[in-house]
Amino acid sequence: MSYVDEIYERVVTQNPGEPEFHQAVKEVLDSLRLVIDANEEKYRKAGILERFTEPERVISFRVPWVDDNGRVQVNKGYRVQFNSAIGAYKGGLRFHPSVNVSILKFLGFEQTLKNSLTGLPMGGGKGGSNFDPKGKSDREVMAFCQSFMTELYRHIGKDTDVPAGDIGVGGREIGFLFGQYKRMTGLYEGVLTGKGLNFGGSLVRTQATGYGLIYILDEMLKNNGKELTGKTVLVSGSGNVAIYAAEKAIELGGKVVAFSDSNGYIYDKDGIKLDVVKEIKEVRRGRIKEYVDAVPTAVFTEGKGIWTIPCDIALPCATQNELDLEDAKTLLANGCFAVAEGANMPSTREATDLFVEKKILFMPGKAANAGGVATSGLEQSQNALRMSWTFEEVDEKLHKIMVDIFAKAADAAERYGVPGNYVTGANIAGFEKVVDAMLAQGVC
Ligand code: NDP
Ligand code: 2IT
Repeated sequence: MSYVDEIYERVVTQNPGEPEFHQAVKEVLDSLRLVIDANEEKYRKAGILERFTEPERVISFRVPWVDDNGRVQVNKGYRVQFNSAIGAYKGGLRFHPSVNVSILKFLGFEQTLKNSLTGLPMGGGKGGSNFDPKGKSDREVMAFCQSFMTELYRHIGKDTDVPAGDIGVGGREIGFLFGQYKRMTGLYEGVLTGKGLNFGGSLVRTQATGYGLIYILDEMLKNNGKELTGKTVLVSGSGNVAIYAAEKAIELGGKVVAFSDSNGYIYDKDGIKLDVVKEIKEVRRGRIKEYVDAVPTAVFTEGKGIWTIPCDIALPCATQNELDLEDAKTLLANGCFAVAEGANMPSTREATDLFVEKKILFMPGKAANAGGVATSGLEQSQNALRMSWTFEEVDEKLHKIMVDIFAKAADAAERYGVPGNYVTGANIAGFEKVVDAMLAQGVC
C-alpha cells in the first residue's frame, strides 16, 4: 500500500467520528502524492506523515458562565495546537454551536499549510467553543469570553500561541478575551490578533481576508487573460470575510448581486448596496433578510440556493461544505468560470474535483483566504516593534503576500506537471516548507 493510503487509513481508524478532519487530510494527501512518492523512503523513515497528521496537542476544557437570568451555562472550549515546525501556533477561534474536535482539527491542519504559504513564520493552530453568540447580550458574551480565557491563558502567549477571530469571533470578542488575558497574566503583549486599533490592533486586519481574497482572485484572472471588471459575482455568507470581499470586488469593477446567512440568501440584480449590509450585520447584528426592507427591489429566499443564481465568479465565504456537487454543476451550467474560497473548505471534495476537472479557475481556501492570517502576522510584527504602520503600508504588504501566494501555487503546479491546478499547487508549496523544517528539527 502507498504511504499516502496507509496514512489516510490510519487517520480514519485513529480519529473515529471526525469526518471533517478525514476530509481535509484526504484532500491534502491525495494532492501530495507526487511529492510523497518521490520522497517515500525518507518520509517514511522520519514518520513525516504520521506526525504531519497528528496535532501536537489538543486542549479541551469546561467553560462555565452566568447568563442574564442568573443561570449557570456550561460550554466546551478547545485549542488545537497542530504544528509548530515553522513558528509559534497561529490561528483563529470559532464560536459556533457546531464546533467540535473534528472541525477544529480540520481547521488546524489547513491552517498549518495556509500559514506556510504566507511566507511568515507561523505554525498552525485553531480553537473555539460550541458557544453561540447569536442572541446573547454583550454582558453574556463578556462573561463567556472571560471564562474561556481563564482556562486558555495558560496555554497561549505572544511567542507560543496567538489566537485570533473566526466565525462568531470579531472585534468585540477579541477585546473581552484580551482584557482577561491581561488581567490573568499581568502582561500587555500581542497574544491575540484582530485587536482594537487603540490597543495594538493593525489597520487592514478587519478587511484583510476579504481584500486578500480579491487580490489573489484578480491575480489569477490576470494570469489567465481575464479581469474582474463587469463580472457578476456571488458572495455567500455576510460576515467579516464576505463583506470585505464584496467591498474590494466592487471597487475593482465587479457586480456583487448576492449575500446569504444561515437563514437564506438575498438577490439584488442591481448590485448589492454594501452600506445596507454593513448596517444590518456590523451595527445591528441582524439577519440578511432585513436587506429587502431597505431595498424592496431585492428578493430574499429562505434556505440554501444561492449558487443557482447565474454568475461569472463565485466566492463562498460562509462555512465548510456549503457548496456541493449539485451546486458546482449548477454554477458551471450557468457559465461561472472562477471560484475563489473565502471560507475554509467551503467546497465539498466532489465539487472541488469537478472544478479542477473542468479546468475553471479555482483557488482553494488555504491560498485564497490566507490574507487574514497574513495580516495577523503583520499585526504581530508591529506589536513586537511597538509600532504601527499606516493603512497603505499594511495593504501594500498584504497585496504583495497574496500575489506571492498565487505565484507559489502556480509554480508548484507547473513543477509537478499539473499547470493551472492551484489545489495541488497550494498544497505542495505549503507542505514543502513545513516538511523541510520538520526534517531539519529531528524527531519532535
Ligand atoms: P462571521 O462569523 O463574520 O460570518 C460567518 C458568516 O457565515 C455569517 O453570515 C453566517 O451566517 C454564515 N455561516 C456560518 N456558519 C454557517 C452555517 N453553518 N450555515 C450557513 N451559514 C453559516 O465569520 P467570518 O466571515 O470570519 O468567517 C467565514 C469563513 O471564512 C469561515 O469559514 C472562516 O473559517 C473563514 N475565514 C475567516 C477568516 C477571518 O479572518 N475572519 C480568515 C480566513 C478564513 P449566520 O450569521 O446566520 O450564522
Ligand atoms: O482561518 C483563518 O485563517 C482565520 N480565521 C484567521 C486566523 C488568524 O490568526 O488571523
